[in-house]
Amino acid sequence: MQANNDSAILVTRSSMPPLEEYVKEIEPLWETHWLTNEGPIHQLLESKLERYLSVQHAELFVNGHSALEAAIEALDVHGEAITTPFSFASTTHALVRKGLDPVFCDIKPDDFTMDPEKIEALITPRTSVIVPVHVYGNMCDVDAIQQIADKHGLKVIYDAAHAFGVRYHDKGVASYGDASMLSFHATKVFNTIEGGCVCFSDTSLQPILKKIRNFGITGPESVESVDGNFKMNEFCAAMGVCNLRHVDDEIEKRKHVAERYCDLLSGVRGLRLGVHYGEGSQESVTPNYAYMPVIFDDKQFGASRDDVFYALAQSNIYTRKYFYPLISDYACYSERFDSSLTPVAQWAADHVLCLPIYADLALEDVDRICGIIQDIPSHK
Ligand code: T4K
Repeated sequence: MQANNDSAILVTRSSMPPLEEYVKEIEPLWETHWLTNEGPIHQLLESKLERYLSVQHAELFVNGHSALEAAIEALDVHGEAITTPFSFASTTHALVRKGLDPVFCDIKPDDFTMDPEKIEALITPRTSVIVPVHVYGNMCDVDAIQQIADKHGLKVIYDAAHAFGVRYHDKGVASYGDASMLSFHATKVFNTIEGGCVCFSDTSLQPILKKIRNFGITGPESVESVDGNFKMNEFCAAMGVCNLRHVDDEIEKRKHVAERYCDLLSGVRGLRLGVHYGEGSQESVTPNYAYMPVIFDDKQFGASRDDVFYALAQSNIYTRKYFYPLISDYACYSERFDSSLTPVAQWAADHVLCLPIYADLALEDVDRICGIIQDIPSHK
């Protein structure tokens, strides 16, 4: 792979199959003219994903966010939902848009997922569901969370948008909880351009999710509920079928990129790497190398996270502050919530920077990025 000296390096780059492979996949559409409404490629992708993800059921949606809203609706949860402020807007928005009141639980400092030790204190008679996020593909403490849910009769819906292909004790990440949402957005390890799915084991959820996905229609002359349109089209499904053939290779390539970052940055004072790379790896978890989070301790490193962000940007390297600001600090929520009640999340929002990572990122580019980072304190 050629090093990328002149053009910008972005935080990620969509994986795409060879053009001829995609053309071959969509060619039959010019014969059938069947472009959407749960067509044959949609069905093929669902069954391939169920196998790949080791889940009983995977129902496709037009994007991850609508899949999450559908899971919330299908599981018929109400009142309060315990969730995390350290996530993308989608997680909390889905709850609020479905009429639930979010209650923010703090996260663990090592892997940024919901801290199970802080959940029980937040449970009230109105709590019906826990909605944790496998942030950066780091696996939540699914065993502890399930124990709490069982004890209090709560449902668990995982936002697994970042966790495609992650496995725990050789079980697919999306097989935990009552349901898990995966995102197949262009920026994810596996993409269908836009897309997502709900994974679950309880077969009775299947007709409900299908109904939510397609206007509440249950038969040629039967409409049972007031729902919308969240169906994935055949072109997106075909992208998924092609990308699925290559996803293991893509993850392997991401692993080499992550390992190069680890080799170059692990000894640097005041800088800590995301948990699933190198030291402190999550036990029994097979990672997907979706993101490359690095935590900067201003005092020890000699420069802040934002200094690093700007220094890299000056060299045409564009990192992202996932997740700053915290959801509880968004203009649409800040009057309702107090972010100082989740101090670990508040700290993480100010100190984590996600470095570029994607399958075809040249190792020479990783060397250059790490070189710039190491030089920053001496230039301050
Ligand atoms: N829950 C969580 C925890 C999530 O992170 C997300 C989505 C969801 C739920 C909802 O799932 P979806 O409904 O989206 O399926 C991006 C994505 O738009 C968003 O999907 C994702 N999370 C979030 C973490 O990241 P931005 O604002 O960072 O995207 P953007 O456009 O700046 O893209 C980032 C980089 O990706 C670009 O610099 C270049 C590259 N890129 C981007 C696009 C759009 C490509 O290579 N190709 C592309 O087509 O939000």
